[in-house]
Amino acid sequence: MAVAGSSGFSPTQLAARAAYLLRGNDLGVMTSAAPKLYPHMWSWDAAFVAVGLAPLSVERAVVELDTLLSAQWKNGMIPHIVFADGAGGDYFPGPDRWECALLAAHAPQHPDTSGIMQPPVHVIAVQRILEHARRRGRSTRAVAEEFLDRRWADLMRWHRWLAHARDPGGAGRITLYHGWESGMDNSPRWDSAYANVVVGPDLPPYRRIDTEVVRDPAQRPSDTEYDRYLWLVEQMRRARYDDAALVSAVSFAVQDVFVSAVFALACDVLADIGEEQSRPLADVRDLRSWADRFRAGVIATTDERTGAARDFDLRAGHWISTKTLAMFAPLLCGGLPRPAERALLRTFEGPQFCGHPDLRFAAPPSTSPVAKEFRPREYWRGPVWPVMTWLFSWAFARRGWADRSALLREEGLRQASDGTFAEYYEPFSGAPLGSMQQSWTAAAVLDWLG
Ligand code: 2M8
Repeated sequence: MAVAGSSGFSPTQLAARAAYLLRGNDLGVMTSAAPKLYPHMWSWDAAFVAVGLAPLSVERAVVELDTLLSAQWKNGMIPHIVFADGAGGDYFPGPDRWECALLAAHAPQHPDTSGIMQPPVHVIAVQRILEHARRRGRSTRAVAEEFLDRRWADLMRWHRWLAHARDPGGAGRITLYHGWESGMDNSPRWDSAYANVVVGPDLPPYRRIDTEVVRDPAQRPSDTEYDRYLWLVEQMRRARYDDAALVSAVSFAVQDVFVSAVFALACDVLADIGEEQSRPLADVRDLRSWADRFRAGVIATTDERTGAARDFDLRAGHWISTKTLAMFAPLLCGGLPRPAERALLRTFEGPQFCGHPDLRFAAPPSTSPVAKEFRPREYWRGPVWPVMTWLFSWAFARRGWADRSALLREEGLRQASDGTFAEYYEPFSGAPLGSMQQSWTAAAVLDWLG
């Protein structure tokens, strides 16, 4: 297909290529997060993929979420990876390393899953599916409504598990036991907490596969980081992935303000759906009370003047302030007093983030280019992640900030018009990095153009 001038592909071409990409990554009832690097289903990727599939086929989007929910654990957790059947040694750590079916009382025997979670964005996809279905014929609407009938209780179990098992003290903040649970694996947010993870001499040996796929190791987490990631998995295995045991068994425990804001937002979204679709009032009440609790938990971390949010390291007992996307958590869920919110928006749009004079596109880098930890090519330490641009754009629209939302969409689309659908981009040059043909990048584009 021809590239239309220097600005890249036209919107029509781009949408066609994005749809073609998702078809190519379709394994039948699940879409791989990316063809080579991530050949399985990831939890929050699957939600974003469903958002992108909805304008193409509500039916196929529903299948994606059904597959994910079929792997839900008995305690309510949606696992961060659902392994494709017949998976061999194509991703590490794979089922043989996690061994959840063997060790965890709540894990399903089939399909194989990992033993941790990821950010709870799933009901955003449910809402987008219902919105698309409303514009279609009766049979498509029925597919979406039957999905909700079938899965309402599962979505409630997922939210209930997060509110209880992951916030046992009722702080209104979700606790993570692994950086992977944040979705922002090696973000500077976790540097100090990881520094306290002492890898045991009995860490079973392993061989990384990711650095064989992404040939430039500077774009991926380091080997030291990987040792710690695997050590935490080992600690969880030894605790048999038991919710109550993890509270003390794992040497990494942080309250993630970004995940907490996503959760507050998601509880409101599910409550809205519940009200529209006449679901049990008691469920809607629970959801609203969780939304309030977690919104308050997020706001309690913020700086009065700047509105910036912080994570909390439970093991070290201190706050973690970073110039990363996490500081903008309150913009997702709301709740800040007006002056602080205006200040935080100014930071988001100003020279520390989207308005940095050297940025190729005005989309938020994962870490501020003015932060000392900033690395423009390294994974969650600086590059722009199109799917995060999408999330902020969607959340801003929901908050009633139509112009801000439209601007992010416009910049996100300009970035994606290179047609690589990269996992992340170098903020200054706009070079595509990481995996190419990443499903959630295509999904963001499809939603924006749908
Ligand atoms: C990345 O995480 C996986 C581990 O879960 C990895 O690095 O191997 C993260 O960007 C995560 O947020 C994402 O869901 C996953 C698949 O796209 O890749």
